[in-house]
Amino acid sequence: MNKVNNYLISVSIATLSTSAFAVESSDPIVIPTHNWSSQIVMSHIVGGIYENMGYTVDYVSTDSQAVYEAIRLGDATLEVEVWEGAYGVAFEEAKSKGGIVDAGDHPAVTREDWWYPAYVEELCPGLPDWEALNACAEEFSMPETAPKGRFLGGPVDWLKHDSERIDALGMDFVVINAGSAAALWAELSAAEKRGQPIVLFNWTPNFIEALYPGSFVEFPEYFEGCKDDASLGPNPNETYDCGNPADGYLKKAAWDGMADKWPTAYETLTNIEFSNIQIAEMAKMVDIDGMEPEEAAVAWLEDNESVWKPWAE
Ligand code: TMO
Repeated sequence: MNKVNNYLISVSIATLSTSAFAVESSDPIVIPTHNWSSQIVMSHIVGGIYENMGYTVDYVSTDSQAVYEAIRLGDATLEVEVWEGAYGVAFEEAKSKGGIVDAGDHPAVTREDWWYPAYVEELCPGLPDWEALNACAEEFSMPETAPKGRFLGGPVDWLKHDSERIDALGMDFVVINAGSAAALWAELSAAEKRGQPIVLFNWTPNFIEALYPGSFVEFPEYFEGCKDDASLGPNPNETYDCGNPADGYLKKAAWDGMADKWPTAYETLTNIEFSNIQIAEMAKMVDIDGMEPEEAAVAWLEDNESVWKPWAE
C-alpha cells in the first residue's frame, strides 16, 4: 500500500475516535497477520477498535502455525482467527505448555477440507464420498503426480498432515501445495473454464461459496483423538484417518499477560464475535471487490459502529 493510502486510513481511524479512556499501557498491542484475507481484515478491524480506544497497535506478518508459540512467549499479543481444522493442534499444544489463553469463540462455524467444484460430480460418480473420489484419482493426475491424483493443498503453513491422511486411508493422491491463496483460486478458475477435474483445499466461511457451487469431500467423520491416537478410527495403526471437523470452532486467543497489561483491551477481545456471514464479507471485500485489507477494515468500522462500539465499552 502506498503512503497516501496509509495517510487516508490513519485519518479515517482518527476521525472515528471518540474515546476519552486512559489506556493501561501505551506499549503496542502486537497483532499478527497471516496469508488469507478475512484474517488480515479482521486483524485490522480489531486493531482499529483498539486505536479508537487509545491503544497503540503494531501489525506483524507471521507464520500461521508458529504464531501460537510467538503468542505463548509474548512476542505477539493475540490471534483473531484460530481455525480448528488447521490450527487446533498447534493451539492446544501451545496451551498445554502455558502462556496462551483461549479468549472465547466466535459464533462462526468453520470447515476446512478437500473440496471440488460441482461439475466434478459428473466425472466422478459417488461424490462427495472419499472412496468415490479415490476410485477416480487418476482423473486428477498431473504430470508431476501421475498416475496418482493431485490434491492441491494451500500454503504449507495452513492445514498440515494431508499426506498422513492420504497414507492412513490408502489413497492414490499426492499433495502439491499452492504458494498462496491467490494461486489456489487461479487454479480453480482455470480448471473450471476448461471443465477439468480439480480437488483442492477450501474452507468456509469464505468468498468462494458465493462464486462457485461445490462440496467438501466426506472423509471418515472427525472424532476426538483422530489426530493423536493411532489406535482409534478406521486404520488402527495410523493417526489422521479422518476428515477435519465439519462444524469446527473459530476462536480468539491471547498471550496470558494481556489481561494484566491491557485489561480493557483483553475484555474487548473476549467480547468480539463474528458470524459466518461477516467473515465471508471480509474476504469478499478484498478478494472480489479488490480493496486493500486496511481499507476494508476502515470501511467495516465506519459502517458497523453499532456492532463494535458495545464491544469496547
Ligand atoms: C486457515 N484457513 C482459513 C486458510 O484454513
